[in-house]
Parts: sequence; structure tokens; C-alpha cells
Amino acid sequence: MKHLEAFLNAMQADAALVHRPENLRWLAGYTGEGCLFICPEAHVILTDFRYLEQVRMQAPDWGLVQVSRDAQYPALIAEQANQHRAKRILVETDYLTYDDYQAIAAALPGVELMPMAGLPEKLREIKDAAEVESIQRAAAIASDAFMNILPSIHAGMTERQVQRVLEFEMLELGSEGVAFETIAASGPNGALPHARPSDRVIENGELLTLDFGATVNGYRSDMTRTVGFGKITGQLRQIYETVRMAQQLGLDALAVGKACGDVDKVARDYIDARFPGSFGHSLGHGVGLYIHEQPRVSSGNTAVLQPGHVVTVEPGVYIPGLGGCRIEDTVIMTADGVINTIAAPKHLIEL
Ligand SMILES: [Mn+2]
Repeated sequence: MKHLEAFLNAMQADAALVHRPENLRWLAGYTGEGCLFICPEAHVILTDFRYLEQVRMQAPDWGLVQVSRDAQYPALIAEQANQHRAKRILVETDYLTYDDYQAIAAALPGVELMPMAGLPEKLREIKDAAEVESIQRAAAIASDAFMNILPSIHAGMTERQVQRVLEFEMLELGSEGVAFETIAASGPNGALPHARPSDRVIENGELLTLDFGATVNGYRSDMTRTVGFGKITGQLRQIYETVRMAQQLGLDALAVGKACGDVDKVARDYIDARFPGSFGHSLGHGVGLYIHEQPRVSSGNTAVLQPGHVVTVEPGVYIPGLGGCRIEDTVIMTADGVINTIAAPKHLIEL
């Protein structure tokens, strides 16, 4: 109920209507479908028959309103609003469909629907001990899975084959599912930061970038390792060592009280001096129930790192036609320093 309390304290409206699954989980501990109606004197889950027992098990302190064909969401939401005299209600305008929004608005004449404007997401930025523990477990699963599969991946495999081996290993180690679509980009595909795994056969002399994560209690981890096959020489090796150093400089620059943009700049300047224009995305991002959340570790972001922030550090270099490299860890900011959740080594591994 700690999260609900924080939300109520920050809510500047009579009530809120919450639809995003991650926010249902964060506020109510409930992982089914439906929506939440929240006001100071009541907190209620609206859902249908399929989830009634799940609500009772996961959210026993929440009121329960059953949605059915004869009593649909808009009418039941209006009932809650009227009962609690809510005249100004927050809704997730950046999530609801236009049709759902129109239906809710039509059922609530005289009620002002206001954008939630990312309030739960803002509060979710700072993770508590239980959330940090889930992320650490997800990170350990991903890191261990990477180490475990190294002996069995080799040139001659396709990107999709490597993807399957890696994802299977994460599931074996306890991941609920992938944290996001795994990236496996070999050879020239490595120049595409978000390449999808293909049936391309990996050859000796190439780099393979693997960007992946596990999920525990809904919380995600995010890591990237780039490995070589056969002997990696010339520009590919320079790219690798540049990214590795930039990533270390980025990690070293992390500190509570520091602006995110200043951390980004340290890694970016290092890469720009060697491979100008080849690092076109942000250095990192927050991780939690969403794979990408605040704070963004991006150029010019004045947001300041705080204890409880969980962020990635993931510089990359991408050279069209040649390939690319990215190295990423997920780290936890604490009052006593930075905890790197990813144990896998970062020297160039040549398989
Ligand atoms: Mn990432």
C-alpha cells in the first residue's frame, strides 16, 4: 500500500483512473486486466469474471467491482465517480485508445478528465528495496545465461539460433519471459542499433551484438555484450576497445547528485573523438517495470541521479557496411555508491 499512499499524496485531482498494466501492478500488486479507480476514500479494481479470484488473492485490500456485458466499464466508472463525488479525474491519455476515452467521457457529463501526465511513472523512478531486489535477480539471470551459453555458440550459427539458445537459458534460470525483444546483430547488421535477429549465418572475423534482458516479478534487466568470432582485427577491434573504454568512463561518471546529461557527455566525447557521428543514441535510460523509463541518461538532460534510480550505461559505435558494437550494464544508484548488477566480463571474447 506504500505505492498507493505515495500516489494519493501526489495526485492533484479528486480521483484517478489507471489502465496501464504496469501501473496496476505497481499500485495494487494486481497483474490481471481491468482498471483502477482511486480516490482518497476508496480504491477499487474493476475487472471481469475471469480475474475475480485473482484480485482477491493479489489485492485483498482493494474493493472489487465486476464488469459484465450488462454493466460495462464506462457505466461502472461513472458509478464510482458519482458515489465519491469526483469532478476532476486523472486518466492515462497517453495510453487509452481514443474510443475508450470517448466512451468514458460520454458516461461522465460534467466531469473533467485530465491527463495523468506520467504521475505513476514519475513516482516509479525511485525503486524501493523489493523492486531493486527483483531487478538484481533479473540482471543476474541474464548475466549468468550469457556466460552459460558462450561455450555453445560458434560461427556457422544464425542470429536466430543464438537468440533461441540465450532466451531458453534465461527461462531455465528463472526469467518470467524476455524483458524485450532480444537483439542479435552480427557482421554488418551490427551497424543497426536495434536489428532484429535474422537467419544470417555468423562468420569468423565478425562481431555479434547481443542486447537482452530477463524479467522477475515484472521487473526487467537490460544488458548488452558484443562478442567476436575467430580473430577480430583492424577497425572492428578499435571499435570494440573504444566502446569498452567509453562504457567504463560512463560507469565511472555515475554519482548521486550528478546530472544525467553530464554522464552522457563523458562517454559521448570519448567516442566522438575517435569515431565522430557514430554514436547516435542516448547513453542510457531508467529500467523497471518498463524496459525504458525515466531518467534518461541523455545529452543535455539536467535530471539529477538519486538513490533508488536504476539506469543503463550503453554506448555504441555503428559503422554502416562494417558493423557495430554496444556494451551495456544496468546499475543501481545508492546513497553509498553505484551497484553494477551485471557480472559478465567486458573484455573482447573471441569464440
Ligand atoms: Mn538498454
